[in-house]
Amino acid sequence: MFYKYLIQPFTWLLVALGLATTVSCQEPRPAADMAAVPLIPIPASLTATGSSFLLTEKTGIYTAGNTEEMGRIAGYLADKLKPATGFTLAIEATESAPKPGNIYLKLDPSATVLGDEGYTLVVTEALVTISAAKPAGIFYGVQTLRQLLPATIEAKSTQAGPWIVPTGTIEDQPRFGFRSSMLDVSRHFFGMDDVKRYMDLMAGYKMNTMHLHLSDDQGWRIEIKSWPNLTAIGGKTEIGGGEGGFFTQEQYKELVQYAADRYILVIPEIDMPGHTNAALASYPELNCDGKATKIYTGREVGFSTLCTSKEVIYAFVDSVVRELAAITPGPYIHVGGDESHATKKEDYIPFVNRVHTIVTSHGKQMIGWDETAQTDLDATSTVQLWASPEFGRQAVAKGAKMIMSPATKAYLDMQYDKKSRIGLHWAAYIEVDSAYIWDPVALIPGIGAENIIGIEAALWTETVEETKDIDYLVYPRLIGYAEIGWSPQASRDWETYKFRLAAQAPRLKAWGVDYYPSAKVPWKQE
Ligand code: TNX
Repeated sequence: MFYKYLIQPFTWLLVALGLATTVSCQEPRPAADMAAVPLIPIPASLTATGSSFLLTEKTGIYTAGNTEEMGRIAGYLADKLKPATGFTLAIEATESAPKPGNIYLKLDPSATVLGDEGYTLVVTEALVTISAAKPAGIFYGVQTLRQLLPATIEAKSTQAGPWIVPTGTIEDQPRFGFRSSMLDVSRHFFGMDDVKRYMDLMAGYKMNTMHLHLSDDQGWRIEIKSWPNLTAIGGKTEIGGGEGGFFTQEQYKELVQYAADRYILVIPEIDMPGHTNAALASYPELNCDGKATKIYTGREVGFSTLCTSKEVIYAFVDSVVRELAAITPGPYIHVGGDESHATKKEDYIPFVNRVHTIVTSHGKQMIGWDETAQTDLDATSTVQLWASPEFGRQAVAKGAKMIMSPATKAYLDMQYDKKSRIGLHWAAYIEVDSAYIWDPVALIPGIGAENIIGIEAALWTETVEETKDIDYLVYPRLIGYAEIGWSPQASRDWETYKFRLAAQAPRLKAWGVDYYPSAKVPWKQE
């Protein structure tokens, strides 16, 4: 008893002395307002406390829990912070909170209230703490931390600093678990670097899925070892007659891993029975007349079909799905099914039903464009709505889940306005505000929150030839789709979003993104 009373004042004295030394060694903290930071996607909740944390060369990144994966996320953060700060931040695993001045990434499996992707970020003058139940949440907290630092943090060369993080608490989690973008690598081929860059940028805005449109009339872009002509013949060109290209299975695996390291799931699409000229040109037996078609470098859609009455078609589909499933860790295979105008409806439905069985037999779930609503769907099927509300309602009536990609709102290949230098406009002109101002669960009567797993913004590449063309159509619209996918609807408002978007300009410039400088956005000049 007596001992207890003796030790207590002594302990307190030590604590007080310790605090006095740490505080006196530190510079006074500049005031900063976390609530004024232009975060995108806007977090579910944020409370600012008015002061700041200072990142210095002495700051370490401490990780608690699942050391290998946490170490990788810490390494990712250190790599992102290095060029602009010039600091090589030390990374260390720990079991308790680090000393003041450090960043603490704390995996806490019991903190499940914010779900699989949620995180809590607490910034005090002493520490930056990101905690989450799953590594994905830690990764998204890291993205928020990047945005809380000055925009110069994204520069490729050393900048002046000071590297201040405003203090406060963010508790955040996504509205939808599926936040996706599609890149069509078939109409024009885009290689490893373009796809990786696409993923890097998506990850910065917390998107978690990338759909690769790997085959179409103009090109077959994934190696299938049992049907080698698909790439040897079908992969050798593209729209306009360029050289095309394809991913070997090894390259595809590298992309899948690159994506996984950024908490992005890859969904491969092989479009069928239409959009198949590249396959039909590669193998005569896939055609009803037994003759290979000519390779196609134009822009038309809806003229090709696999010969669905031939048994070889199903051997072909089985091989393709089997090989693709073996290199795709994610649960989905997308089988297209859109615009099969050259396939009779009485052939289309049994074809898709059989393809569905093949996909299931390889342990995967089928996704199809909205036309697949006409087939025998079930609760494991997902339908991607792009054009038809009626097909959408049919799909949900059959129990299928929905991905919302309405062409009038979410097609990245639509022109912004009549003056856009590339893009199509068959669905709409989609200015940056129009791309942002819609609610996926309120767009189509009969398709609501209980049906919708998320959204996908699709970039078809008929008019997209180079990296700078991707940038022009995708940015800044993709940033808005990221916010639609993540943030609560009640927090979204174009009049405030446009200022947050404007403030992304220096970051986009630092990344070398050649975005469309829409007049609707009050761009912030440096
Ligand atoms: C329709 S959307 C298509 C694509 C085109 C796109 C151009 C869909 C499922 N099919 O084949 O590339 O329009 O905007």
